[in-house]
Amino acid sequence: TTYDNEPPRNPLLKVNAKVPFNAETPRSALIDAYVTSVDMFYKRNHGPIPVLDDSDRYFVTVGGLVQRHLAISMDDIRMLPKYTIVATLQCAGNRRTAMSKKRTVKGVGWDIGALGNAVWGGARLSDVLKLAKVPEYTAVTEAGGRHVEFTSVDVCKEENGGPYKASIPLLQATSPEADVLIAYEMNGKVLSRDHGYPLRVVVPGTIGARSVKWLDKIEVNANECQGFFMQKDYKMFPPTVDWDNIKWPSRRPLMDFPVNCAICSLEDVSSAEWGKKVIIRGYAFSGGGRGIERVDVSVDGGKTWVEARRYQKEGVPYVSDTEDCDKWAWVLFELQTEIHPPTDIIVKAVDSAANVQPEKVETIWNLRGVLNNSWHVVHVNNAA
Ligand code: MTE
Ligand code: MO
Repeated sequence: TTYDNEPPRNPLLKVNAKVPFNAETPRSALIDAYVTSVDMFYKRNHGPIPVLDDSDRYFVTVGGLVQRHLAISMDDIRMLPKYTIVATLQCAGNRRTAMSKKRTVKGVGWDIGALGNAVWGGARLSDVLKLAKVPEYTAVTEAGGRHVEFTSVDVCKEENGGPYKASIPLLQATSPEADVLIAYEMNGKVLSRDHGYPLRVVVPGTIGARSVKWLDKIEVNANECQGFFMQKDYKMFPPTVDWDNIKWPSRRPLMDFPVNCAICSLEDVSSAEWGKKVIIRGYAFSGGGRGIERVDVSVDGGKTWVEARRYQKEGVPYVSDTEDCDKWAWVLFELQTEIHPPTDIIVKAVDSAANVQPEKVETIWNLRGVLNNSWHVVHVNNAA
């Protein structure tokens, strides 16, 4: 079969689908470290992992509505200034299983582990586009290009055996501070095959689907990518839309994440002794470079709330107290407190734009089960 050349994987990953390989980080491993290890990082694929090498035969073409067309090698990419960013990658389907429990949705089931935080190293897309004579901060090229499309070499059934692809707006691609990378490193090492070796796009603050792995082509086009994952998937519909009345063109492709957080130190149904302390730990994260303002925790089912402490700075490269150094990254939070079961522990985060999470999953239910950022609730039974 075409799945004969899959890379080895850590057996501790929670496998949600074997073919194509889709696996998430178990809860406890999510909060083990601020930077998720490569082997425990979630893996989201739509086809077999391509077999590539970064020898002289590997080129990425840059073309479309640009003044200069190019074929760039790994050496060309490595010659550009190297940037390192800490960014959380999250699948738009993270927390889908909980949404599906209210009403069935279509898609691979994910608990709360379809995300991870990594140190990505590579060239800036804005620098690559400069080689093609597209200056910084270009919203539209002279020839009318407004979108940058990334095409992979992997094949998937959703594209009828064609490659995976996606696009982002040209202005985002050419803005240096948007930190869009053509990455060749993850956590200081050469990218692994599962995560896009030899080159992948990393679009921080944006749903994982736009961070195309195994990059083959960069193209500046007049229109956004017409591929399946932009036009027929990863869009959000109101709860009233179902498969019999869906109009795909009526909605835009998802880009930025909403604010989200989850408890990782406890299972959804746990038990504890009355009056004893429990450790509540988890992650909080928002899209578009909006940092986390605070995380509120309730141990009495939502009657009273206290703010959790952050411990995200541990293990961060380039530690600094400025907000900016981790604007693309998650925050890990902790609260140790007495609880009185039976009770519900609830967490909700607020981002730097004062966005809050919706209380109930019903209000944001959508048929594809994307962007579930409702309050995360853990029920605790009395262990005594
Ligand atoms: N790129 C290619 N070429 N093929 C894919 O299937 N999956 C996308 C994105 N890039 C995908 C891809 C989706 S939906 C997500 S969430 C992320 O990659 C997952 O990245 P990871 O496997 O490195 O965690
Ligand atoms: Mo995804």
